Amino acid sequence: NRTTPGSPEAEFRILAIRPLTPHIGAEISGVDLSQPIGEDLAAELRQALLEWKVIFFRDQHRFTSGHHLALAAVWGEPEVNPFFPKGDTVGVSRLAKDAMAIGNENIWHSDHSFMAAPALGSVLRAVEVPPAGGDTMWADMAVAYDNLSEEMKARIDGLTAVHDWVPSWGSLMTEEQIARMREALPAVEHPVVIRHPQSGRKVLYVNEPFTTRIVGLSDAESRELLCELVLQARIPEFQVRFHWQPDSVAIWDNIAVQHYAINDYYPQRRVMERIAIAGVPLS
Ligand code: AKG
Repeated sequence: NRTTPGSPEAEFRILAIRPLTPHIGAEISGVDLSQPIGEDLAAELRQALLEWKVIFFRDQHRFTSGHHLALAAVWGEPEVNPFFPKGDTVGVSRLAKDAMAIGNENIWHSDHSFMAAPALGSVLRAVEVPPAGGDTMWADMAVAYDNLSEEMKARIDGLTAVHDWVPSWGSLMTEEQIARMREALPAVEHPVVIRHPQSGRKVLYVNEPFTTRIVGLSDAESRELLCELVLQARIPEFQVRFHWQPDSVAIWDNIAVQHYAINDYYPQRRVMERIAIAGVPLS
C-alpha cells in the first residue's frame, strides 16, 4: 500500500530542476551560488526546497563560507550545533571524518530535534571527498507517514515524544559536562506527527538517536512503538541518495526529511562544512 504522491509543479524561470526520484531530491543547475542571491532567485530556491525537500548543486567551485552563510540566509539565521567542531567561520561547522566525535552520522536522524525549535534546514558543502563512497541519503518523512497503516496512524494520532541529546552526544561526555549542557538543552517534547508549516503535510517526526520515549506509554510499549516507527526512514522507496563531488552543495528541509551519512570509506578522509538554519517550535 505504498504511495508516492507527486509534487505540485511550480514554474521556475531561473532554476533548471532535474528530479532524482518522483518525490524527494532534485539536482539544480543554472545557478552560481557565489553570485549575489536576489529576491527572484531566493523565491525559486525556497519553492524548489519546499517541493523536493533536498536540493543539490554541483561544481560550486567559487563557493566560500561567506556564500554559504548568504545561501543559508535565504531561509533564516544560522544555528550553531553545540556538539559539532567549529569551522573557521562563525556558524559554519567543519565535519571531518577523523574529527567527528560521534557516530550520529550513520544513524537516520533529523538535525537538532533535541531542541525546542529544531533546525529548519541545513546547507552542506563537500570540501574533500573520498575516491569512492561517502554518499548521503535523505528520507521523505511525509511519504513515510502517508504509508503507515491506518491502524498505526490512528494509534499515533495526538501522541507526543521526548527528544533528548544525552543518550547519543552525552555518551562521549563526562557527567559534569552533561550537567552543564543540560541547563541550556533540557529534554523537549514534540508531537509524533507534525504538520509541515509550509506544505501542511503530516510528517512522521521521530528519529533513532534523539527520540527517547513516547509520553504516556509504559517503557516497553514506548520502546516497541518507537522501534517500529523509526524503521520507516529506512525504506528505500522513501529515499534519495546523493554522490558527492568536491564543491557539491546540498540543502535539506530538516522538518520534512531525515538523513544518513554513509560511513563506508574508512580509512579515506571526508570533509564537509555545514550550516544549520534556526527553526521555530513545531506543532
Ligand atoms: C549532519 O550534518 O547532521 C550529518 O549527518 C552529516 C551529513 C553528511 O556528512 O553527509
